[in-house]
Amino acid sequence: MDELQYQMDLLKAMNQKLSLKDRMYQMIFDATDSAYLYYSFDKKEVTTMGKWKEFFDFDIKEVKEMEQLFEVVEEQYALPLREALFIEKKGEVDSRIECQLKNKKSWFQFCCKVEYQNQQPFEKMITIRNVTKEKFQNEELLYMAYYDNLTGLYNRNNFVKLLGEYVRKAGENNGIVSVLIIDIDDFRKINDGLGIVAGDEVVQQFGGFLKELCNNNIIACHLSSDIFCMAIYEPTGSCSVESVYKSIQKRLREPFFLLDGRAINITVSVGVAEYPEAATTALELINCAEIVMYKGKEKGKNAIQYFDTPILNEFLNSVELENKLKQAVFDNNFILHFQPQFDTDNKRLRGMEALIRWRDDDGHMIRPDVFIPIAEKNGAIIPIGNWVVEQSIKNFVKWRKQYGIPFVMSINISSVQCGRDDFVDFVMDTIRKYNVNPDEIELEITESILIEDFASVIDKLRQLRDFGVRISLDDFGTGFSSLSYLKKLPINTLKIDKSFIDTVLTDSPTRIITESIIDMVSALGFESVAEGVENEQQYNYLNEIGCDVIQGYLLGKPMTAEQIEDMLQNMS
Ligand code: G
Ligand code: G
Ligand code: MN
Repeated sequence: MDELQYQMDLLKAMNQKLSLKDRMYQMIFDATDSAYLYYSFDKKEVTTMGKWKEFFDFDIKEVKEMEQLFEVVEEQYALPLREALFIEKKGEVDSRIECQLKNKKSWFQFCCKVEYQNQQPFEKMITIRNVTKEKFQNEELLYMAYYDNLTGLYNRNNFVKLLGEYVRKAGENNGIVSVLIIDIDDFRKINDGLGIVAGDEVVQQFGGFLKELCNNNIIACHLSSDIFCMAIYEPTGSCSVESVYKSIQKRLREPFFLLDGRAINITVSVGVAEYPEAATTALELINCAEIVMYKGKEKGKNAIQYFDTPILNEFLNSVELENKLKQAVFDNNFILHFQPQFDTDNKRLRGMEALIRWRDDDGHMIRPDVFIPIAEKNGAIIPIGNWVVEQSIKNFVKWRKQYGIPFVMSINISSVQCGRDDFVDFVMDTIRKYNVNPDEIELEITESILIEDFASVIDKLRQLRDFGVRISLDDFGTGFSSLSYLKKLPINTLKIDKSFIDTVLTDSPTRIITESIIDMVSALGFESVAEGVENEQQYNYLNEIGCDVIQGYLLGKPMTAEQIEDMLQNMS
């Protein structure tokens, strides 16, 4: 009896101990985020622990019930999961697999580990982790790596890769790939006028529309802000460039409706380049299409422009020029020539115009009409223009002292220079620095200066005028040439463009206009300068009608500083 009691107490104590261990395990398992399935090959018993009840709405007590696991996962994972969870059949030790559940929401990672004893499987532990969050984070990263967030179209990198595939395929099959760059016209107006959010909505909706045009042979991407790119493999039949462009045009006849109900109409400009005609790599094709698109835009928006070689060459030349130009600013490869101007009635020196010249590395003289517009675009005009101002004033001071002959130094000023806030100060400081009389310096501006911000330009010119600097309106007759705005301008001098002088003797409307300009100029108290006077007849005529100053090949071509010094030497 005692013996039995003892046995029973012992058993009870052991049970308590066991349940304590059980409870301890339970606590540990509860504290983890995983579910566990333990299998003893010996006892043929399955035990589930940890978060099992949270993960699955079934329990597993014996091996055959594990079938339920293969049923909750997506079909494609059922077989691989079965293999992973019965690795002992292949004599392996561990395995790992990630499976999506049929509900599409959750992802589980199954790790299976088998212990062997005497080369026989002894026990197995399957750890199951919910990896949904990581999976979606990864997917998001993956998505971001390949797609554009705003439009859902491919992003640039992925598009370039896929276009590269198209090009490779076309190379092998003598195929064609068309690349279209699509740029929303006046997008800045939408952004500035309606807000960035509205701009984004338009990009998003238009991108969504382009996506609908895609298929096996057409891909599209969002390149940057308002620029899209499409590629068409073998653009024949129904997926030709024309038909894509027509679909776009058709869609754009209808407005896009913003979330707040506003309707927005847009137009686009399209540039097209084709493999292998325009270029042979994905990036070059995109580049070509972009160049063509911008060139097309110059002619007019809302249109399609196809690649042709002269367009590319023109562009490449200007890019080359742009790079050389930047270097030239560093290397100081510019020189000034000077063209004299003479009083018409007595042919006395009135002034000289500083004309910049650029000798490039190859020794070519590059004309300012070629490089000034490029310098204006890339900002190089500022250091170049400042150099011209300082250099011509320096020369003026030197010659004025050396030869004692009075004259005016005329300096051409770009509208970009004049647009700078520090322009007025820079000119005044330079004049003070060289201690010259401001009314011996003349700035030649063109009408284009007035297009941007009339009021602020007028204000700057007025400050300079008040300081004593002369202002001359250059190339008069080539711009919008409204005589009515002339009286609002604080100018001293008006230069009649060479194109008038060229035909003034042969074309009577030109003569009438020229004569009335000169009358008006003298009535307003300005000085008139005729540009490009090449012969005696022109000179006599201009003298007759009262033109004040003559500039042109007849009386003096643009000269180097040394030639000017010779001329001044002969005059004194
Ligand atoms: O010299 P000529 O061919 O080279 O000049 C051509 C054009 O370049 C002219 O319209 C002239 O006004 C302009 N130009 C010449 N020199 C300068 C300069 O120093 N600055 C600017 N902005 N234009 C210049
Ligand atoms: O500032 P701007 O626009 O207009 O410069 C004067 C330009 O006109 C310079 O390029 C100069 O070389 C050029 N030029 C000056 N006089 C004559 C001329 O008599 N005939 C021709 N063909 N060009 C001239
Ligand atoms: Mn000029």
